[in-house]
Amino acid sequence: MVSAAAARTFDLVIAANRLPVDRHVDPDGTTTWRTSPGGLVTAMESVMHEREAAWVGWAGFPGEAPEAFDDGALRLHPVPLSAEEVTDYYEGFSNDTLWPLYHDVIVPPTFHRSWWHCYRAVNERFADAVAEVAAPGATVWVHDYQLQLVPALLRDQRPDLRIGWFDHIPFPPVELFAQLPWRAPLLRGLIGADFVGFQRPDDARNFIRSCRSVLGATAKGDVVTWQGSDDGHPGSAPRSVRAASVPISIDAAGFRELADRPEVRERAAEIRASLGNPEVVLLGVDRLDYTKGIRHRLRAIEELLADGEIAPPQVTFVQVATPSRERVEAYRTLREQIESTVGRINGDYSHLGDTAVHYLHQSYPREEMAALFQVADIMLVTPLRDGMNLVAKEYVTARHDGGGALVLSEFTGAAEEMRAAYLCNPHDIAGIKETILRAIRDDPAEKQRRMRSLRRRVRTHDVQAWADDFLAALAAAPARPRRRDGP
Ligand code: GDG
Repeated sequence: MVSAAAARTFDLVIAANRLPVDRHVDPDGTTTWRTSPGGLVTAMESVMHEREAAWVGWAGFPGEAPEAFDDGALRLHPVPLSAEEVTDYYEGFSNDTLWPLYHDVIVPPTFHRSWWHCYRAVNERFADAVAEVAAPGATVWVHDYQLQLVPALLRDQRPDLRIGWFDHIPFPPVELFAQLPWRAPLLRGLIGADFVGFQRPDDARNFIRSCRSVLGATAKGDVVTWQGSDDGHPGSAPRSVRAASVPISIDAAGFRELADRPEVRERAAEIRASLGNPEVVLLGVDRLDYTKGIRHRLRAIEELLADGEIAPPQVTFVQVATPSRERVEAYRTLREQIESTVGRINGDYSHLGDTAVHYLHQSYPREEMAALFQVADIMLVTPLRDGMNLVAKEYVTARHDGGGALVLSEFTGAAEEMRAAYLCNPHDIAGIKETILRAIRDDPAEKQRRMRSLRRRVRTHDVQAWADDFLAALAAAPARPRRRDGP
């Protein structure tokens, strides 16, 4: 990576909370940058490959930000966050107010005025940083719930820009959204955009209903019109913004190539052998997050073991729970609950050498994830609420040998498209148990038919198609893009 000092401007600018790379300082003091984890970066990495653009985001550590630098064709512009801002804007307002509120209040959201003030200040900093690197008439693509005020803040400074925002997580029904003390300024932030994209049509509808109910905006089809305000706050000018669903996907060709590598296949065989070559391997792969339904899933597994429907060594369950947001209280509590449940289950149902639940609270390289997917006879994706869920799409892509089965929660964005999965209600423990047993026992030909259909869907709606659809919708907004199959 080359350090670049001159203030160049770009026709395409991405703004996301995090840069796509993380800083690592080696023991000898040398700094390297490696791809940072998470759904957003995984998706955007392949889309941005070789595109000339700027990416504005936080570098992942508090204090002064490094100078802008190049990463291939991408120019990375780090935005600084102080330690207090990491606590109040990121861990606080983003992950302890908005995240639970937007995920069906699975845990109660925390509302603090000081967090909101900090969120606003950080969004202003992001808007300023984008304004600096955006060329006249540039396209700006803002990502996710951490930056919902950026569209209007940017519009006020740079009316020449085309601004889009994509919501990676659900947008809540107005009945929940209305709890937010800052619901009006937040919506005004978003309607500064020309186009706002969501994972599901329901998310887009929830947004439109919120604009009508909270702001008194009008809506015609999927275009929201707001008459503006004379209160002088950011985003006061009249606006029209289009809201529609553009479901995200994965780099299907890239992931298939990865899963096909001989070393990945060898590793899959090695993992299976190290588990004692069970007849059925059940697998869960999630960030350790209360939205992912890990506790409900473990409850279903525990009952299946208690009922004698499954037992090690013939059937074993592997749960990868990637460390996440470990400084937020709700995540620490969840980790304790999960680990005590796993301990109890293994105490009751494992034998020497035969483990009922293999629990891994670690991060792995992508090759290891692909190998694990190949080992999984039944993949359990059972979130209580999830914007999309890329793991479901990665799993079916990795299993192009035709094996495997996907148990998928109805409350994921993925369930809208992946109707051929074994769908379940993640709140219904009896239902999860039945669905797991059905997925284990179904006729292999039926399972293959389902997997074929799922793979086809992901292959034909990959991440490149998602990015093209989003950018086409943004270019045409507030009209619909002319392409027949556009969103
Ligand atoms: C948000 C929304 C939406 C996980 N552990 C490891 C690892 N991963 C990778 C997975 C997958 C990604 O991280 C997780 O993506 P998800 O979609 O499952 O979930 P979120 O992180 O919650 O993402 C979600 C997404 O944004 C995109 O819009 O789908 O609904 O919540 O790619 O494979 N990757 C590696 N090691 C791990 O240990 N290398």
